[in-house]
Amino acid sequence: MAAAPAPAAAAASRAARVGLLYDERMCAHATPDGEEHPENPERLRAIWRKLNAEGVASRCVVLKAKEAEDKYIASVHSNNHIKLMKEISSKKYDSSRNKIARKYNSIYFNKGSSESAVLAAGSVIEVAEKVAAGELCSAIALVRPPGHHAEHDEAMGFCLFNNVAVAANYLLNDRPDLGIKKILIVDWDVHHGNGTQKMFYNDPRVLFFSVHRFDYGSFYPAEGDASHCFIGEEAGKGYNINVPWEHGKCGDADYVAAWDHILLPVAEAFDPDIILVSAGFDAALGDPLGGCCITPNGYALLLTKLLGFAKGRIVMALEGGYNLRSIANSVFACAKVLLGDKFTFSSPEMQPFESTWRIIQAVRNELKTCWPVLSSKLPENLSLRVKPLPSELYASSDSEPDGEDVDELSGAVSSVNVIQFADDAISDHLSKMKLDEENLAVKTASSCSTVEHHPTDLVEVDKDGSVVLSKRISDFSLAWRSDLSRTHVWYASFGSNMWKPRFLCYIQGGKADGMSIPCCGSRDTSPPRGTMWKTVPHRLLFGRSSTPCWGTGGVAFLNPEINYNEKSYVCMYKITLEQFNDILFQENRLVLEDGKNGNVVYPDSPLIGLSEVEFMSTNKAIHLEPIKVPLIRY
Ligand code: X5A
Ligand code: ZN
Repeated sequence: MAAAPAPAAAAASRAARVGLLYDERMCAHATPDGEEHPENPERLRAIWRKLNAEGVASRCVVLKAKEAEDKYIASVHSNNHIKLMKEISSKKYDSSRNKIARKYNSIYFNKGSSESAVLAAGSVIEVAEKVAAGELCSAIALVRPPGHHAEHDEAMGFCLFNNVAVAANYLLNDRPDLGIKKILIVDWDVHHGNGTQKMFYNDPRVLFFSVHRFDYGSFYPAEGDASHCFIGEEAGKGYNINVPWEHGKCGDADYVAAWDHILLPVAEAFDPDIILVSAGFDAALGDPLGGCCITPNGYALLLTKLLGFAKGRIVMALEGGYNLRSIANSVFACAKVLLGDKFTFSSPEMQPFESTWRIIQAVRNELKTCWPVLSSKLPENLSLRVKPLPSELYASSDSEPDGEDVDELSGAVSSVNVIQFADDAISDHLSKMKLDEENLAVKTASSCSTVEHHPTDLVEVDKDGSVVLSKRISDFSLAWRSDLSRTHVWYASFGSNMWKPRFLCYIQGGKADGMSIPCCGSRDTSPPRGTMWKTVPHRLLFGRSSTPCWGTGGVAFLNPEINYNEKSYVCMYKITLEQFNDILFQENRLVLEDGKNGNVVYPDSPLIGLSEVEFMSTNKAIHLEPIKVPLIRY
């Protein structure tokens, strides 16, 4: 079964043997009624056409697709999932196919889906085997449907089987003869490789590295586990690396920085036997979904930097990438790199964003105990670029500079307090939400006496010409306000509220992208005193199951019970309890402006729905599933 090594003396032996797998049968998977979809068969054809037109295909070893055997797919997927994916195209499902597709997130099926999916997985196995065996130096598998979102028992995000994960397991478990003991998976698709992460989360043989847009947890697949805090578990701890961008517009310079300061030093230490690239090209300039701007030369440089490891054994498997010209040009550039064509890389025109350095530093901090090479200080003279103008990112929001507390972000504290109290009278009412102190250190508030009191002015919030209402909460000189203003709390936000411009609407008023109703803001409009990101072993509980302002989900609390099977990824803002109160009112829209003179009326009612509180205490938890950030189906 093992292939013989390539004869060293073959003609043209100097040229690298590069596999290129293309098969029209993987174009069979398409939308059932010809509806437009970004993940369509033309993607493969566009790349294939380009490689042929440029004379690159003829310089490669061109391979046909091969079906994956069930037993190999079963190394990462459930038998039920395999059976369903393989039968979904059969007659039996003619009447239920669309309905089944709708149960998944971002999935369609047609009569060609089963065949394409099995071929995509089998094709990555095929080229990986040939590269591992030394028959090929490297290879590009032009496959679809893509794979990295597919989970053990679930198709999602245009992915049916996790092609790269199947191939990695094949090499490790089924082909000991090939001597592949350590695999580096580099996932540069613009989306988080959630499926792959889960499949190898406690496996130290596979180092999974994913760089993706995160946007504070709001970018697809919009799960907290794409954050840099997820570094693997048990024996796999340290073998999962996420680099989560905060926004789009990241390009060559940002990716090169992540390579130079995270991926390459770790790859050097890990010393993989082979590299599998989950090569989505949806972070390419011009991609309709990604919003990033890697150029073909950028991809070439990223790939070149990887060639220094694993004796250059690199297998690229196509994942996303939805601009036909961008993906064709990008794959073309990568193919030339693998073929050994000379590139001259001029230093990128753009500098990395300020946020890029902050994220890189946060990732290094999180991983430095596992990878000592990451504990060195980053060079001091880092050049940077300010974050994209708010108008480039979101239609209307504050351009307030980030007052983020970088010290706290660097994560020296391993435990958090969600709410800290200075005043026992208040804590009496809220103490039930407090985290278990045995496990979570409580920090003392150092700035409790320095709350500024703003005048109670009426402020008209006017953004981008669209006048959004709103009078500030004013004239509430109630005693409780001054009491509350003296206490600082760490307010833990999740989902879209982790996006700072959105959160700031509750404090400063206004309406960020995606909000249906403008916020009036808090009486005290001073920005949060600190920000920190935490992953906590607690389940999120919701004060209300739905609110007019945000739809499903509202204010959230953490179940005080520690449960290590649960993970909640939260962004914590240090604010006063008075601001906390005002935020709860706005989030839950317990009351609207009274219309007469624009005043906001605060009734004497609890901030938390009483029935939800009761539900919580009897059920301990509300399951998170139905209240995920709503996703746009594509
Ligand atoms: C493979 C890939 C993207 C799914 C986006 C769904 N999937 N909105 O790029
Ligand atoms: Zn993608």
